[in-house]
Amino acid sequence: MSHQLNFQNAEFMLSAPSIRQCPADTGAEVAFAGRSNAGKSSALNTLTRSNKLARTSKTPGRTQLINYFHFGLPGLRLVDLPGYGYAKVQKSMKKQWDADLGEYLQSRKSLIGLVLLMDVRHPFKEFDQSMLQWAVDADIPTHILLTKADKLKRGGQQSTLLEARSGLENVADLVSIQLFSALKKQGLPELENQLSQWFAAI
Ligand SMILES: Nc1nc2c(ncn2[C@@H]2O[C@H](COP(=O)(O)OP(=O)(O)OP(=O)(O)O)[C@@H](O)[C@H]2O)c(=O)[nH]1
Ligand SMILES: [Mg+2]
Repeated sequence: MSHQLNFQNAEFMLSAPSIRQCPADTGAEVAFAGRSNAGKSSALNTLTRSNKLARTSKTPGRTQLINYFHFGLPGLRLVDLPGYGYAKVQKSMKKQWDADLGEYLQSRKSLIGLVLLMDVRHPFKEFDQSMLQWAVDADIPTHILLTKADKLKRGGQQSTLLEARSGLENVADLVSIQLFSALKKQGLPELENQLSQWFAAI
């Protein structure tokens, strides 16, 4: 596909309360996943140059639906997945989400890539590692964003990045990582390059 992708034209498509109500598993999509409050909705808004496409919030656990956005050509989607690891969500509901996320990664054929977001100040928490492992096991290319990079000084950002990258050496063919800040629009070209590369390969 040689078409130049324009993420700025993304439009809200639909919200699915569970993976059983998600759109048909055709075309190609990239999902944004991460702990609650990691900055998924903010990153999507930065990518699409919108301040309201995906709802952001100071209250963790805000995005409780799977939100789909389309852009570019028909059949291309970006997906804002509900954050995981949010303690205050009812326990039974939380368990269901966590199970659903794993299933989504393992069974969704149109999922061509995963953007995994982790706060640069505390990356690779237990469930992040599970997500990454599921993605690698399912052979889904994964691009990690170390988010809220503006919260650290440059030296701290770089050392976190380098340490994380060296820990990913054995999965480097499938997993890449970068710093990102929605606030400072840091790392946007790198993210766009990765997404364009994935969608171009379909
Ligand atoms: N300093 C800083 N704050 C950010 C950045 N990105 C997001 N935030 C803040 O972090 C909080 C959570 O951001 P969201 O984008 O709503 O996070 P989310 O991952 O979508 O959260 P859930 O939908 O609850 O899972 C908000 O208060 C944002 O303003 C960033 O790059 N820098
Ligand atoms: Mg959100």
